[in-house]
Amino acid sequence: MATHALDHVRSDFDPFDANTRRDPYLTYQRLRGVGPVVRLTKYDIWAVPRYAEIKAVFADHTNFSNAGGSGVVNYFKQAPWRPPSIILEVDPPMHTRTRKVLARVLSPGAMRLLADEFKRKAVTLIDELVDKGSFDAIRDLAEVFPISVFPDALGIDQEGRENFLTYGAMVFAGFGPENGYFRELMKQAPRVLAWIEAKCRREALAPGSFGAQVYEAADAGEITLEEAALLVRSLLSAGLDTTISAIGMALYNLARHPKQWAILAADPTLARSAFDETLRYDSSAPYVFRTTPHETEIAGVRIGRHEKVLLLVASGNRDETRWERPDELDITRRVAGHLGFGTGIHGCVGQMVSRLEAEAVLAALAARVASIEITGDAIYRDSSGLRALSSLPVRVTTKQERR
Ligand code: OVV
Repeated sequence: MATHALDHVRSDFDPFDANTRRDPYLTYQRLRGVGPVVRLTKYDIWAVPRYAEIKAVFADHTNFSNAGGSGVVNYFKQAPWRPPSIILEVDPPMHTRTRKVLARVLSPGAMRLLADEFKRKAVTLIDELVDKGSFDAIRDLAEVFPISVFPDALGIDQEGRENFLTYGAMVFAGFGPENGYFRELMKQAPRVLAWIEAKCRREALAPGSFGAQVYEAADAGEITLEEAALLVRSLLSAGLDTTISAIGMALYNLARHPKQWAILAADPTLARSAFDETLRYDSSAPYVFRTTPHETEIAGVRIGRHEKVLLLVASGNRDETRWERPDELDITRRVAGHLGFGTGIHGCVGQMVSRLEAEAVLAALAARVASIEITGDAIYRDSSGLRALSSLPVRVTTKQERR
């Protein structure tokens, strides 16, 4: 228990600052050294930098609520910019009901039905890019592949798919403070939100699709029709920008570590664990908030009521007390237990779709490409909620050329 009133430390660290975002890892290391909970003075929020406490908070949904919002905005005090998610931004018992529906729709059995199609589409796209030799790993690959497979699985048609990128950008910009980037994006809100709403309607969803299955749960009386529309919205919100960012960061980090790429190229069956290791090493969803519904504590530090608590997932994933050689990318390590998808009742419900997509892309690329050379600047996206690139020019050398 807390023994002193001033047993926590303060920092002026700004997790949302564009410059911090480029390389936050030294700062994370310093924060881990400072204590289990740090007060971030710029936003008057708590930050949790170490693996053990992040995991403990993830496991404790009673003292650390999701109903206060998963971004910096405190829904206990301030209205959210969109109607809250009925799976991410709620607690049990509501969450238990909605989670059950999406967990069933995104089950291992559902993944088996998608696997061949994802692999086939990945091989086609990779063949095209590898034949070109030089391409942009983000614009031509990370942003293209998920858009080519996930909306199909969801059951929506081709019309207006570019709106996904804008909507995803809005959702994840909305995790951070209301800055110029967010305001700029929100200028497109009326058009994009109307498009999203239309795509969540039952009539817009192909028979048998993920979206149609959510509505079947409404027919069965598990959820209401309004809730079905909002759960489809969750799939639209969380299903694309996340995977796009994660695949982009995986490509970037594997390209930056040629020895690791060589290991993958020699054995493309490592694609799935390589993806998970990149999620540990450089998490594309680097943090998430909880909010305290009442006074509580973290590692003996008193946390007041209605406080925002920032879980520094990407820092926990580099915690030297949890990982050997935490700052080394090692695609052969035992990476289970990383926090890149979160953990606990809100742990990513779509993580198997994400792995299926990433595995398809990385395995197809590793089957043909001996090495990847970064030929220009890696440009970070100006997103508050996701760690992602907007551009990464590369040139690939095929295994044939190498011989
Ligand atoms: C995990 C996540 C991210 C963004 C949005 C949502 C979920 C949602 O449920 O809307």
